[in-house]
Amino acid sequence: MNTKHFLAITAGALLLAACGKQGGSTPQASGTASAASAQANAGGVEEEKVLNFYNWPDYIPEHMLADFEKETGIKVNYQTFENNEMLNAKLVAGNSGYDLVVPGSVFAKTQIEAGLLRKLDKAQIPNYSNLDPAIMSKLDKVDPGNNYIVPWGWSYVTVAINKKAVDKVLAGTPMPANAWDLVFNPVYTGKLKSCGIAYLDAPSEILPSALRYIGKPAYSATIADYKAAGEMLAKVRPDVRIFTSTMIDDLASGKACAAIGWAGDINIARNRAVENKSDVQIEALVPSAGAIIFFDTLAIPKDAKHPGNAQKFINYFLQPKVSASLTNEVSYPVANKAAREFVKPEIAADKSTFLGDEDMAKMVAPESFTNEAREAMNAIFTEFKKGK
Ligand code: SPD
Repeated sequence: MNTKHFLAITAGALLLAACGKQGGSTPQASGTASAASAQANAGGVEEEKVLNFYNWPDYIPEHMLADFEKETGIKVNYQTFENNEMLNAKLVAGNSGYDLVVPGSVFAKTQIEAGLLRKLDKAQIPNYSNLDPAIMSKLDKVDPGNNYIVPWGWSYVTVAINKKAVDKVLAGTPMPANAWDLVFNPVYTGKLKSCGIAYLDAPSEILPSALRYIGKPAYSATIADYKAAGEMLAKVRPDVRIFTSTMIDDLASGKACAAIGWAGDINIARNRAVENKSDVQIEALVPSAGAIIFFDTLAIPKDAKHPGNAQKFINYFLQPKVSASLTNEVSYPVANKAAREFVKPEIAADKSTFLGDEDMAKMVAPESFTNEAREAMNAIFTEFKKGK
């Protein structure tokens, strides 16, 4: 049953150490904050009805922005970025022009510490109370007091396969016990290269999984560990065809038969192939060796021009049905406890979206990188990509 299953997920999430298309997403009244017609910004100046929102690609239900605009009269300018590194560079540079951004929690810690984000005024976000305290207490590790970030979607970095294509090129070689072998072990990548291997295009997406594969901590602070991961990666580099953070169509169309991707996007690709009535059968594998969990979060840049509108959007998103639409339409679970009853039963039952307790226990909880580790990751990933 939907609710019970979702509770199981939360129980699993408790074990963590740190940190479209569908009808029925009609927004509920979003509470007092969005009922206010305008809001003064920090300088006491009334905000113009504009929200500049910067999010990841393929990460918002189709009607959410239009519904928000209709309800509030706030015009949303929406742009996307492809990785945490890109967003972080904009925030560090300042004057990004964005009012609302979606950093991964693993980057949010240093962004908060560097003063790049604005403290939330929770009094303006009455729907904040819908958030699951269990997940918030985990995010408290990167955002003490939960003052700066609000969870958007969460998922894990994993291995995608196009089942028939992979079976065909493996030609009788059994699937490995460890799914990560498909993308990190030359014995498998050497075969799968003929049908296309895709990797996410960011150091912080690939290195933690690579580190873990070679037996090192996913968020290691030891630079030699990153070098060792780079050496492992160099061996499979000739077999990797595509680097992208938007691999949904590559998978759904059959252009890539194996990938390192986000489970949410892989499940969108699976659904898209079904909608297209193609014979491509995509699966997000849940590796027995575990995978890296991530939380993406809503945050307001320190120098945002329309922080009041950003808070109105956060409050809007935290309505139960609106939050549930992110899960129902974009395949990413949310941290809104009150949204649980609105998640479609078939999605709540999907074990690659909502991990069971046993799988969850194998997952690596989000932490954060030291600056040195981030620099090492960048250098090693750049070399890796070049070194074909
Ligand atoms: N469709 C894009 C989904 C966004 C995923 N964010 C991933 C961050 C993982 N570190």
